[in-house]
Amino acid sequence: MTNHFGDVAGHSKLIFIIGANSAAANPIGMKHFLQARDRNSAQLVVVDPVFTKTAAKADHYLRIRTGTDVAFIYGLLHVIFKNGWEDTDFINARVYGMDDIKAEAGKWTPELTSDVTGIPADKIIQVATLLAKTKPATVVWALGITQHSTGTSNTRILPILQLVLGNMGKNGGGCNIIRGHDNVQGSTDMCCLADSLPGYYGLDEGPWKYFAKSWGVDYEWLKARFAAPEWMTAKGFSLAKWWQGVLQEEKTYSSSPIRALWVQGNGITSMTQTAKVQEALDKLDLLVIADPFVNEAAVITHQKDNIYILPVATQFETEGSVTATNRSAQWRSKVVEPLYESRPDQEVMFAFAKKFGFYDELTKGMKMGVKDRQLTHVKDTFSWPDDASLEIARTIKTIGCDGWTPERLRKHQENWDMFDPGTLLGSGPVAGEYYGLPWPCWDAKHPGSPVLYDIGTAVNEGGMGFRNRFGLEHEGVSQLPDRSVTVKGSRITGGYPEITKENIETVLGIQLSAEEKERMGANWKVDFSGIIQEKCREAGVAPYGNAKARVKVWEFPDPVPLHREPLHSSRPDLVEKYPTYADQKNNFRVAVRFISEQKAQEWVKDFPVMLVTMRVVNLSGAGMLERTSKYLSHITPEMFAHIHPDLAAGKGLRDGDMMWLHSPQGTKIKVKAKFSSTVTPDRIALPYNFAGVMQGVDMSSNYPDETRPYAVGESSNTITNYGFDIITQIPEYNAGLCRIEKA
Ligand SMILES: Nc1nc2c(c(=O)[nH]1)N[C@H]1C(S)=C(S)[C@@H](COP(=O)(O)OP(=O)(O)OC[C@H]3O[C@@H](n4cnc5c(=O)[nH]c(N)nc54)[C@H](O)[C@@H]3O)O[C@H]1N2
Ligand SMILES: Nc1nc2c(c(=O)[nH]1)N[C@H]1C(S)=C(S)[C@@H](COP(=O)(O)OP(=O)(O)OC[C@H]3O[C@@H](n4cnc5c(=O)[nH]c(N)nc54)[C@H](O)[C@@H]3O)O[C@H]1N2
Ligand SMILES: [Mo]
Repeated sequence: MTNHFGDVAGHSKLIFIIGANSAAANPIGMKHFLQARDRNSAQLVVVDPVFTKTAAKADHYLRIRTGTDVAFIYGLLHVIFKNGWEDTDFINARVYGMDDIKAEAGKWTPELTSDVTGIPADKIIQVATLLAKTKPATVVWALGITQHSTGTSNTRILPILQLVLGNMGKNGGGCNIIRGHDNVQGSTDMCCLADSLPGYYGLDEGPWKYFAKSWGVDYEWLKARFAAPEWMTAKGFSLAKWWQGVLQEEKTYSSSPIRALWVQGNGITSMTQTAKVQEALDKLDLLVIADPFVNEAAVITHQKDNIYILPVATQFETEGSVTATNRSAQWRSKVVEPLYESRPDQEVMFAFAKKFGFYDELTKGMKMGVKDRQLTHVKDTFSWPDDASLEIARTIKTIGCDGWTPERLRKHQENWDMFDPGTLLGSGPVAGEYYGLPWPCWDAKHPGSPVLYDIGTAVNEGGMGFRNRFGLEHEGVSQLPDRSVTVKGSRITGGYPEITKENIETVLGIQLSAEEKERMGANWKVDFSGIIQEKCREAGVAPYGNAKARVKVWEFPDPVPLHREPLHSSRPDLVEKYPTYADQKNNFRVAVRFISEQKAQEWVKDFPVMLVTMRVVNLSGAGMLERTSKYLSHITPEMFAHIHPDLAAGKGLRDGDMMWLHSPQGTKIKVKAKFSSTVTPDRIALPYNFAGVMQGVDMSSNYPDETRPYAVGESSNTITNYGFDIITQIPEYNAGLCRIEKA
């Protein structure tokens, strides 16, 4: 999120919600959107293949064909450029590569866009006009956008729209991407990812050496943990396709097949290809589940042995910080001691490390600190969670967690009532600070940054330009903005590069002492001494630079986003014109099919119905938590599918009848038909929060005694189609096909 919910409620005049059903998946966020309507007469636009509860509140609802968002946004851009409604000043001053976008948008006339997306041409013109005339507008999205084979392009085209409209770095504008789970922002920031180190540092030798230093361990020791050095810098298996590492049916790139699986905090059935997941679970030598509930990984496998369930305490039984969707940290206190024999997550990990002989190395970082501007061993014991938080503050500079000391975060928690929900600004004991110190929070005095890329606010008060990440020049064009883009209060007029030891003196116009030079790290991301941050503070400069936003990612397969049909497209005629990518040889250690899957057959002939998955308000994730609640499970006691009566009639189905849904992978699930006019006769919508039944087989006798949830059901992920994003490997949950048959 570039801004925050209070900002939307207070400033947005238009809220463009695309691929999110916040009324069900984020009711608190939704409340802010409705407040914006009351306070600012904001209009709500909802773009979704399903008429959701969010759509029910919209001023304009646009029913889109799944997987065509890039085309749709180009359709809007076409109208905007054609009428000269783009923010030329903003684009010229702060954006690189827009001509390429303009050229692509030129192709997407309202008529063509309408044909591809299913949205009427006059609606496209109407909404483009609305966007051009209503400022500030914010763009909101979630899963309907990210979870596609073109997810990366989808998430790029929307900020591009905002750059064209000049809505970035402004109150009421920005891209407010609503993150999912509680602390999912924190979990990616802290690296629950297979392709980076914490803080998105990357897997190269440089970042590894930085972390080795931060953790107080020998780099060579770290390297020796890997079967061969190349695995240290190679992406790991991803959650989406770990099963391929077990089954080895298709080409994988690893030192050996996966034989043991440790699951801590993931629902397993929440990923696609559950039938493959089941096969892989069956083949493992060892399955360990560390979870407060009986994770259904233990239930859907046929194995009876070598499964261990470690009872983990919940968030209420431990203390520490989490990160909210707007980049704010929140400190949480322990409410009760861990119940029964359960233990908090970190203690499970510590016990594991002790058993395997690397406990000292694992915990050493918490005994490190900066003294006399040098990183050193400062104590012999550590205290949880404070020293873990201090380690984060000391190490995670890329996103600016420097100022997140446990003292400050606790103070924010204790003075919750002293913050203005509209601006996040504190008063009294927390005067001048923003709630939760939204990152980047550059140093221990910084107040946090509530609105990203706002050059009208001084860096020391939360302002900044765009980040300089991709060099200073591309094809002879400077990536830095001109003098018109000066961040308020900055000593430097116009753009500047990210600050390094080498350029700091010339860029900031200062002279360092010999001692400062000796203590300073090579650049702002690896400078434990804090000198770079300090000098930047004095100059009113953001350490990460002040650059142009680039809309052209020259190293991606699609430098500007392109519409590509889903792998299982409902429009084979368009597959010819907008084919997907070439097959991928090795991404996250596995081969991934794209064009070969798309072209394998004309899928829509056998699987004529579009398949969308979504959340229900009373269940979360794979659903195990809430399905063990008598009252929450009572709201949706069994798995179902929203189906239009006309589609059902053609299949001889009545409301409440059972039906089989078949997937292109040859899998099937048996679910109840629930008549609904939220869907059209060409598509069905499934909740994704059920598990425990596999292709008609009830596995629930596998739950240990007295742990069977009140509700079990087929997982939508048994039939969500094969397909993964070209960059991130997120599954294509939302643009598949299926066939319906009366059960
Ligand atoms: N078809 C379909 N599939 C989807 C999606 C979709 O839209 N459609 N959405 C996807 C998305 S966005 C996401 S984020 C994933 C979510 O998928 P998961 O991350 O798998 O989500 P949960 O099912 O909530 O799994 C969390 C697990 O962690 C356990 N847990 C809870 N608290 C703690 C704790 O403190 N410690 C530990 N160790 N465990 C804990 C829970 O009991 C549960 O078993 O699902 C994805 N799957
Ligand atoms: N009650 C509840 N709340 C939750 C969760 C939960 O499981 N239960 N999960 C949490 C998590 S992990 C997340 S990530 C968030 C997700 O939050 P949301 O993304 O808001 O939740 P979804 O219900 O998956 O809504 C996605 C919407 O995208 C639409 N969609 C599908 N395909 C397309 C497409 O191609 N284009 C467009 N424009 N729209 C499309 C779907 O019809 C659906 O309405 O919710 C969080 N909140
Ligand atoms: Mo999520």
